[in-house]
Amino acid sequence: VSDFVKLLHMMGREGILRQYEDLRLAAKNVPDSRFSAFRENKLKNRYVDVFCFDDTRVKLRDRLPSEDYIHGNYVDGYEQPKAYISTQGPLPKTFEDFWSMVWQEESRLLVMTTRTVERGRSKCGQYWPAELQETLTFDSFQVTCNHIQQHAHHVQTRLTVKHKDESRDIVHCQFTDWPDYGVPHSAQSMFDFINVMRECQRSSLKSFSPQWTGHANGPPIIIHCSAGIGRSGTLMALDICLRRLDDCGLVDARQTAEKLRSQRFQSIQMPDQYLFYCLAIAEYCVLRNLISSQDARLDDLLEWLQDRDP
Ligand code: PTR
Ligand code: PTR
Ligand code: PTR
Repeated sequence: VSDFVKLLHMMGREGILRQYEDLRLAAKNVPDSRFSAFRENKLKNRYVDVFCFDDTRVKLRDRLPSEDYIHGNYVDGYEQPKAYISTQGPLPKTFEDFWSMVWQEESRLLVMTTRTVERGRSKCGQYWPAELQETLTFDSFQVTCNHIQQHAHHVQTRLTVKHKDESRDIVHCQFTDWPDYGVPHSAQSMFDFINVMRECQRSSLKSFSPQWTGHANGPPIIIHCSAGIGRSGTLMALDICLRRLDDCGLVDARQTAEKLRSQRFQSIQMPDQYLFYCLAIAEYCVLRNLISSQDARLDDLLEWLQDRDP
């Protein structure tokens, strides 16, 4: 751990950004994304320049194979394969596909790290009911909002989803502290949010079907922002690194990012996000007393972020 923080100091802001650039360039064997380029699937993509890898893509099993496409990928967590699904902010055209995926994967936690509209542009469709007692119907899925809790940096909504004869409780957590461009105001709000995510996932374990009994962490957590790569990628990478730190006191920031990027296109999409990610890990080490704040000299490091151009 202290080597990691020392290395950050040694590399400096420029060095970390160079490491990120290396990651970008080193991706020689970028997996194919043939399905996302099919004509009939192109309309299901929010951004033309954000691809969906074939290897890890989620297939909708209740469809014909030719219609099973959704812009989402399985991502491995810390010692847990397919801990997450990283996906784009649903489009009106893909709302039903999205709920089919939630149902198929038995997910109980939906995490959103964008607002629906930012700077006057639509970033994500309104695919869930955000008013108390409101019900939205998407084909065979009926989604009702039962409870809304506003927190300083996130909103937690309890939903009931009905499909055929079955109904499930699902939690929707929206992180609201991520500005339109750039990175969260403080790593602490991100740590708090990660704890909320874990708590929600834990408490919903009770209602999982038998196939999840014995799984410590349950079905995939579905995470999205607008493209589902920048903010979602940063959040997942951080969650993975903090889990590893808690478990065995080791850091593997670069490798974690590299692996993530092999499963979901351009995860951690901007240099500043990579910088934030590295510094947040250092901050967490101090928080957990894995390193003294004197050794960390975090103030120097954090200035790099504060100095950034908006
Ligand atoms: N994708 C742009 C680029 O590569 O330069 C930058 C960009 C990044 C634009 C994030 C928008 C982004 O997210 P949002 O506006 O949804 O916060
Ligand atoms: N074409 C968009 C752009 O480059 O701006 C694609 C894009 C949009 C990429 C948003 C990343 C974005 O950020 P996030 O994954 O955090 O929603
Ligand atoms: N890539 C760096 C360089 O040679 O400049 C070396 C490096 C390796 C830097 C690992 C940081 C590293 O830490 P982590 O893998 O934890 O990001």
